[in-house]
Amino acid sequence: MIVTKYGKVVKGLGGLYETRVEDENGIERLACRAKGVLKRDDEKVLIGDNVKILLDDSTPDGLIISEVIERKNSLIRPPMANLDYLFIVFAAKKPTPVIETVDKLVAISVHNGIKPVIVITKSDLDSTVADELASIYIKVGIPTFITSSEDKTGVVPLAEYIQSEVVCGKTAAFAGASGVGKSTLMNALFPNLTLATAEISRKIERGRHTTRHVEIFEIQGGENTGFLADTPGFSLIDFARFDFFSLEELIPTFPELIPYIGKCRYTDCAHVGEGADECAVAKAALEGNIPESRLESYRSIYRVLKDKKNNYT
Ligand SMILES: Nc1nc2c(ncn2[C@@H]2O[C@H](COP(=O)(O)OP(=O)(O)OP(=O)(O)O)[C@@H](O)[C@H]2O)c(=O)[nH]1
Ligand SMILES: [Mg+2]
Ligand SMILES: [Zn+2]
Repeated sequence: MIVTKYGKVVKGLGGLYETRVEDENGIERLACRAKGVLKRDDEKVLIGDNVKILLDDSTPDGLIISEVIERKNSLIRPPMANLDYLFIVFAAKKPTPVIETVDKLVAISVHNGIKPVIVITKSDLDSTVADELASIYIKVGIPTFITSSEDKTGVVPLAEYIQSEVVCGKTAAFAGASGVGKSTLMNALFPNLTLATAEISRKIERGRHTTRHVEIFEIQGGENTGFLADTPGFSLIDFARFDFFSLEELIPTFPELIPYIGKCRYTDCAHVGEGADECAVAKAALEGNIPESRLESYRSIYRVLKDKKNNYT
């Protein structure tokens, strides 16, 4: 007899995928293997995938993921599918924030139809820098939170935001460089998660803990459920392998530039080096209507995409 179920992949470890199946009998967690073709690099099952699961009791295979239901989006880093929100996490200090990386993540998120949210951590270490960084993203219109897991700054507002935006069947992930405090913050937000963090492993003296796998956790709120993933932090080298999108698709990922497009002196203005007298975007930045760092990030991503285009054509 073959039984078919549908579930959501919440974790993957050594070829086994943990799936969450919810049906008329309730919620269960099933450990599944993937069918051969779904192990190939280009068709690999991702955390967040909705999948069809077969149990064929005439074979010894156990539970098999036989099909990945069409994704609404997927990312390479963090490697996940079907995200509604991406919480882009960086520290005010330790590690030093790299704004260009943050803006790359924002652009990738917007491009994929995923709502970006900025989360600044470790405000206890430098609240001035935390405020300065926050003001950039507030100006651009992205929801922004300043937090500290140490003194609990901003933990309640962020928890409330997640409750209202994500805990209604949505899926979100915390993403950002290693050591910014993603796992620590998730514990502070939802104390029953008890994720392993660098701090905890320091206390029990087992060396540095760093998150190694993407895992989706269920967050409850009354009758509702939301899905929130902790992800391994990336290094800057990872960003070199990021795949972006085409040059033509760049402008829409920087929404604050859009009002100025078409207003430069030359119709083919790329807004990358032209002066404020010729380029309406440069002028807007000079007048403080576009944050300087955002324009710098735009220009830097523009160059990367332009090089890529030249190399392929
Ligand atoms: N001062 C201060 N330190 C913090 C804060 N949050 C986290 N830390 C410390 O930062 C270090 C890294 O925290 P983690 O939560 O493991 O960082 P992570 O982003 O999950 O790192 P990866 O799993 O490697 O991606 C630990 O030593 C934490 O104690 C904070 O708000 N303030
Ligand atoms: Mg972690
Ligand atoms: Zn221009």
